[in-house]
Amino acid sequence: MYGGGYVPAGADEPKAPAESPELLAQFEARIARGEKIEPRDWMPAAYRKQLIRMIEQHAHSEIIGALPEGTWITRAPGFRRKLALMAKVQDEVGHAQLLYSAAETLGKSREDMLNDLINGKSKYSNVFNYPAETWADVAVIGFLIDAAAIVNQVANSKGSYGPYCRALERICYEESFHLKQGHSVFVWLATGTTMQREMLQSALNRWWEPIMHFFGPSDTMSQHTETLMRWKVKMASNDVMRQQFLNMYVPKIWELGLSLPDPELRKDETTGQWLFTEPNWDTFFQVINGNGPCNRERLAVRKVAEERGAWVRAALRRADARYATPLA
Ligand code: BYC
Repeated sequence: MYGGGYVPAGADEPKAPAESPELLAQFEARIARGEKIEPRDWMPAAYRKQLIRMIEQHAHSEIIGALPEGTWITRAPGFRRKLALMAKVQDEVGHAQLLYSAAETLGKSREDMLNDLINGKSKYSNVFNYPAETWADVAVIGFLIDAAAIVNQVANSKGSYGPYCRALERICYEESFHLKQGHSVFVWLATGTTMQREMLQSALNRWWEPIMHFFGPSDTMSQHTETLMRWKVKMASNDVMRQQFLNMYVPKIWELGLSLPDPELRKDETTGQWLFTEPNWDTFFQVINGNGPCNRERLAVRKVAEERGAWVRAALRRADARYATPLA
C-alpha cells in the first residue's frame, strides 16, 4: 500500500518515455482533476526529485524527532505517563517506516536515504535540533509540535502523490493520539503547582521560535512552494499553515493563563490574520544547515544506531532483492 519499492530480480521494467510538453500537459491535467499519481505512472523528473527530497526529510524528522522525547522515557513522572510516552515515541519511528517506504517507491533506496542523513546531505525538521531540558519540554513537543505537524499533514494528505498521501492519512490518526497525550501533560502542568507552571512557561518560551520556524521560511523566501503547490505536493503555503496553527492553538495556550514570548502576537479581527514578530530566519538557516544546539549529537546517535543495527539488516536481507528502477 505504501511501499512496493522492491521488485524481484529480472522483472520486466519498461523504459519510461522521455519528457515532452504533451506528457507534461497530460500529467498536469491529471493533477488538476484531483487524480492521484502512483509510482508506476509517468511523472516529470522534477516532480520525482521534489517528492524524494520532501518525503525523505519528513522520514528523517520522524526518527530524529523520536530522540528528544525518547530521553524522557526513563524519567517520565509515573508509570502511566511512561507507557504513553513509550507508545508515542514508538509511533514516530513507525511513521518513519511508512515514509521511507513511500520515498522508496520513487527510486531512492532506504540505505542511500539513511546515509544522506548521517553524512549531513539531507535535512530534517529544525525543531529536533533543540534539547528537551525538562518534562515540560515533552508537553510542548507532544502538544504543539504534534499539532503543527497535524496542520501540515492533514493538508498535504489531500495532495497528488498516492503513497505519500496514504502514509500521511495513517500518520494523522496516530498524531491525534499524540496531541491528546501532549495536551494532557500540558494542562496538568499548567494547572499544577507554581513550580510546574514556571517550568511549562520556560519551556514554551524556549520552543516558541523553533515552532514558528517549523512551517518553513515565509512565502517570500520559500524556494519550493510555488512548484510544489502547482503539483499539489504542498496544499498550502508555509505562511498559510503558520496562520492556521496560530489560529487554532494560541487561544488554547492563552486560556490556560500562559504567555507567549512575542509582544506583537495578536489577531487582527478585521483581516482574521495573526500578527507576529517575524522569527529570526538567520537562526533558522543556521539550525537547518547543521549548526543548531543538538545537530551533531542527533546525527552521532543515528550513526551509532546504524552501525549497531547493521548485522540485523544483513541477516534480514534477501540476497535476490533489489530496488525498482524509477520509471521516469
Ligand atoms: N526544518 O522552500 P521551502 C513530527 C528547508 S515530524 C528544516 O519553504 P518546502 C514529529 C527546506 O527543506 C514532521 N528544513 O521548503 C516527529 C528547503 O531546503 P532544501 C515533520 C526546513 O519543502 C517526532 C529550504 O528550507 N514534518 O511531526 O517547500 C516527534 C527552503 O524552504 C524547514 C515535515 O517534515 C524546517 N522546518 O517547505 C514529534 C513535513 N522548513 O531542501 C513530532 C514535510 C524549510 O532546498 N515537509 N526547510 O535544502 C514539508 O511540509 C515542507 O518540506 C516544509 C518546507 C513546509 C517543511
